[in-house]
Amino acid sequence: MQVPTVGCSLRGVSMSGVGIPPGCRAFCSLSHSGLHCGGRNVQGTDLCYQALVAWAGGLVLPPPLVPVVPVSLAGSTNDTGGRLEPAPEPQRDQTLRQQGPLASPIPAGHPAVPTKPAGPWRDCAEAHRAGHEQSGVYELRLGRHVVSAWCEQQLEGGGWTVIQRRQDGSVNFFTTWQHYKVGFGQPDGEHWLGLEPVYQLTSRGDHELLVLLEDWGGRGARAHYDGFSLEPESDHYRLRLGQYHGDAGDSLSWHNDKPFSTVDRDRDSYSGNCALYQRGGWWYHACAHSNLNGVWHRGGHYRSRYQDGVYWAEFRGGAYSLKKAAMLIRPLRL
Ligand SMILES: [Ca+2]
Repeated sequence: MQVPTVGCSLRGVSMSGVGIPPGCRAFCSLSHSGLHCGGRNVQGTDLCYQALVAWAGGLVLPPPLVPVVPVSLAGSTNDTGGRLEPAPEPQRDQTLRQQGPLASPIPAGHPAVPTKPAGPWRDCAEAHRAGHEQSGVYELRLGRHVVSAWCEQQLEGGGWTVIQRRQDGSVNFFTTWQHYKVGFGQPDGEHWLGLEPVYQLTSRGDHELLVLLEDWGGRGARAHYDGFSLEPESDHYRLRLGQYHGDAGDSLSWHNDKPFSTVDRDRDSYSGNCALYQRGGWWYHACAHSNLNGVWHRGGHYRSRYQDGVYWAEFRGGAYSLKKAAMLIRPLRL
């Protein structure tokens, strides 16, 4: 891997700046020929590299890789002479297991008794209030349209609408703006509810977002945001996020206030096309700390030219493709 270098236009510019973590100066340095990362082969596995990419956004950049080692694990890889190879798998898993018990399970996707309760409903929360406490596929009325969605009615008081789910790789998420707009997949399986339906839902009032993740060892994690909404299509379904809480690590706030990008609608902050490299639509910045719409690589660690897995960098890193992921929203209770 070539040492990342940005153009000579950066000569004389200090590396310190907004978003540059303390310590980066130790190995990110300027030289007469430009900005180098100190001769280290940092690739996309280095937080400093990621900061460099963000800082130098729009200039000549290497492929859009982002931190693939969670902060909690970064310290365990500092004895590799700068090559930041992934730690041996058994060692890494041990580290993770020490961090605590499993979080809440991912919605199973298949109810014990399939139901299709009367509707259509305003949202899953309304159905729950009406006494429908069985998780399953419900019909929701959004404007003039009726869409099918999975309602998670047992988890933490119920009333959750699942807007995204990955669990078995059965659906191709490398698709176009129009599909991401209207939705695709199956509500009782892998599913993308659709940007327009989610916009319609979240434009009615304040919502919260719950992201549930599970790795291939069965370890779960969650990220909760106490605010979640999308702007209308005219603003490219720009993401508006509230405060993060949880144990997964916050891999979405970096994407706050970013428009949605797909392979055919590049609205990201990177000179190239993040959705093309990462093979899925997302609220890319330059490019991502998370992409739950990437390629569902079986087994976790994957080898790919670009960082295109289903990942949440602060949980298992960008080079680890998660087994399960789900995004659920619910109106905030006043
Ligand atoms: Ca771009």
